[in-house]
Amino acid sequence: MPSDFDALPPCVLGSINGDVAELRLSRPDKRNALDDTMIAGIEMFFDRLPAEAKAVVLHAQGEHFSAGLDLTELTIRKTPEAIAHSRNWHRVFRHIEFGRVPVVAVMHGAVVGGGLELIASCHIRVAERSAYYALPEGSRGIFVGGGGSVRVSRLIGASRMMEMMMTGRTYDAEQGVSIGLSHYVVEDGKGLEKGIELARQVGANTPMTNYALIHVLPRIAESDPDSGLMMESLMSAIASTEPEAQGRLEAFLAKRAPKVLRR
Ligand code: 1HE
Repeated sequence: MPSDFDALPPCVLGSINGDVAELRLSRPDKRNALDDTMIAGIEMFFDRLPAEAKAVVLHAQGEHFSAGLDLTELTIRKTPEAIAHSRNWHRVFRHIEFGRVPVVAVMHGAVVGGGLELIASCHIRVAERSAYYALPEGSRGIFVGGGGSVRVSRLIGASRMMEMMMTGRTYDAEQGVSIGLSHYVVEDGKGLEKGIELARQVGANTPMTNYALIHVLPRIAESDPDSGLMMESLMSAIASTEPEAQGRLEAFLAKRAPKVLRR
């Protein structure tokens, strides 16, 4: 039986295993440079996500996660087209950030330019030790256009992002975790396993909790504190009165649910 992912372009591969869906960037000969077809493929993957998918793992084939924007496309655009191109990336990455399920990015090798903007729209980031990050737009005479000025600066601060773009410096995997670009560092070759483990774990949260984390928490974090606290109270009341939450609370009180132990 054809799967929902069979229509994806060959530069992106989609699959589902149980309740975790995988999206693999698959243009290794061009270091997974993001051209229009790949951006369209990413959008199609999320549009076609089967109902049983509770989380997504995004990873990439070859030696590098992504070399960012396909620079061959940049040379042939005029200003209005360039604006439309950037706005299209915004639309697609927003689809990831404010989608139905948590997305775990697994990174290795170069995670640069638009590749870094892509992973900044995901919810959890795992880096293999080989991963390194850069925003070479500065040295190419261009600017970020895939949401980086909002999302990357939110992760590492505008000052650090400014310095990163001005000097073209790179951060390695260890530095990346300490400045906030990733949540985990794992050995080379272990990223996908860790990503799937995390996807299974977060996919087991109640849908209401994941909805609140994906859609409500970021809005609270960017609202004025008083409105944020009000939204928090409303969300908290909605989540805690859900039957599934009630069942989980009862399970803990009946000593049927795990304790919070150091892991
Ligand atoms: C590309 C691209 C690309 C590779 N667009 N074709 N991004 C950059 O400035 C990063 C540019 N890329 C690199 O620095 C290097 O390719 C890597 C460090 C990532 C990998 O090096 P390496 O030695 O493994 O590969 P390579 O030999 O440089 O590249 C292999 C092929 O991929 C080669 O093509 P070929 O036909 O000669 O085999 C390269 O031309 C091609 N390739 N990267 C097009 N980026 C929404 S705004 C976002 C703005 C940005 O993302 S700016 C950042 C752009």
